[in-house]
Amino acid sequence: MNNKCDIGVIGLAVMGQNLVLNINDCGFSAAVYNRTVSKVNKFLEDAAANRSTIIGAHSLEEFCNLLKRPRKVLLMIKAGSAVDEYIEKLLPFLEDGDCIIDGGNSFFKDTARRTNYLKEKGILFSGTGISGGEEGARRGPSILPGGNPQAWPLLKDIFQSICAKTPAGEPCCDWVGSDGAGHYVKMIHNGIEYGDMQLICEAYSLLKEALGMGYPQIAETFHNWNKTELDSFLIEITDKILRFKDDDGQIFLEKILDTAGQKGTGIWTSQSSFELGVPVTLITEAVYARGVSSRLDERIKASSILKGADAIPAYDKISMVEDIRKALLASKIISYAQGFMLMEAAAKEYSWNLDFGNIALLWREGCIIRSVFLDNIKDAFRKDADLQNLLFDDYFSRILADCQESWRRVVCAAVSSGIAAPAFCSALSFYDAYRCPRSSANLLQAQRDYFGAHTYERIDRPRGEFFHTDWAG
Ligand code: NBP
Repeated sequence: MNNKCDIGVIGLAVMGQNLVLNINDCGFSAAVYNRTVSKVNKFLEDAAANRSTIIGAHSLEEFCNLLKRPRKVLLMIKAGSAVDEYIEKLLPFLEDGDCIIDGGNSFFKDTARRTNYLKEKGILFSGTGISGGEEGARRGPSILPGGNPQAWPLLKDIFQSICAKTPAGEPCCDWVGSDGAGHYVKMIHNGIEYGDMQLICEAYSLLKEALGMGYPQIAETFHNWNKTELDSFLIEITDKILRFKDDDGQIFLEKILDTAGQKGTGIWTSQSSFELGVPVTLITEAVYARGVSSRLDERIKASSILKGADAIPAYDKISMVEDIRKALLASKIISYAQGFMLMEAAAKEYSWNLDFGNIALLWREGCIIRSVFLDNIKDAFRKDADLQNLLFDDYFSRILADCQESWRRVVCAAVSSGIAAPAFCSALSFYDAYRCPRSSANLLQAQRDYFGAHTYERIDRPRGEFFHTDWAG
């Protein structure tokens, strides 16, 4: 090939390889490089065989020389120090106006630092969240670019070509915001994904343990739920997982050890919620639930020492299945409301101009939390760009009103049956606390003032005036 390549990709693990093939299918030429150089040849001989517009490089200098100017270099490597290391290695071969894109799951504060560092060197940096796993990368991911705004015009054409499209044909990729905004919104996506998965697991647990349903029945239940407001990728794959059989004919799920792993983006979401003082209770419960699950030996020991409910009450199966569906829907609304509350606080803190309706649209297809429900979130923010909270939107407040009795019955059932349902319970507690005009925090303030002279405000005086009482006399 005589012409230089449209873009270069460094990192040929699952995400990098699939993105390169997707980029090439969309008509763009790509140069590729990988730290372990032998993987470049292997990729060209296998997955990228017979594609004349994918060119392998065996050094970074050769790689950079293969690219059209301004160069676009997409890093698809392990997040963390590897990104800094590769930025340093690339710099000698880049020129003013070239662009580095970090498509990995980097921490948003690192992205902000890298954006500023590279700006000083005349290089445009974009921290771009890419969601959808290997399938998304190959067929069309949700792409969340942030960083130096001057990078966006260089990337727009390629990114909006390779990304997923909504049913209405809109690209699930648009500029999110400056410095770390793209990676922040990707982090929130992953946090919400933790919450959605935990809610589905709690529903599964209740169907199995409280109602005694078998795998085919539970799969059928998720299959039916996927035709309701819960229509989503995660419900769809849950149905498929519950039907999947091993070679011996047994349900495969039975053979999977019940200890959950995590890579950190859920924890980052919770950490950010603590830093910004936003109650993101459901995602945090989902993070803790993974932590509890990982203590397998302790749980086995505890099961023989710690007493549970005497018996599981008898429930009417048909009505309880519908109650669980409604509890899942209501809890999911709380989780998304909390996620958007956190993004709103982050936008203020970091001076990002986040468009929440657009963010819902970017998550509509291509990513793990893709769902029909995101259309309603998009509509809510499009209808009222200053919407203070998703829960104040008519559509969502009506669903919550419709679901709440079922939701309460499910939480009661989980508690009286001795089945852990931390996400259902915390979502309902948040709902009740959030809609409470006069809470018990007056007592809390009095306690703080009593032992620590922390002062309090009074209901009969203007806000901002603080008082202290000598409680002990
Ligand atoms: P991995 O996250 O498993 O990383 C493997 C790639 O990183 C290989 O190309 C490897 O090179 C390279 N690498 C490593 Br490891 N350390 C390096 C270093 N110090 N310097 C340069 N390269 C290094 O790959 P992935 O699963 O394809 O994910 C790529 C990025 O996309 C990650 O940030 C990930 O968090 C993110 N992401 C992944 C998914 C997913 O579903 N997997 C989804 C969304 C986002 P080598 O071949 O020489 O070891």
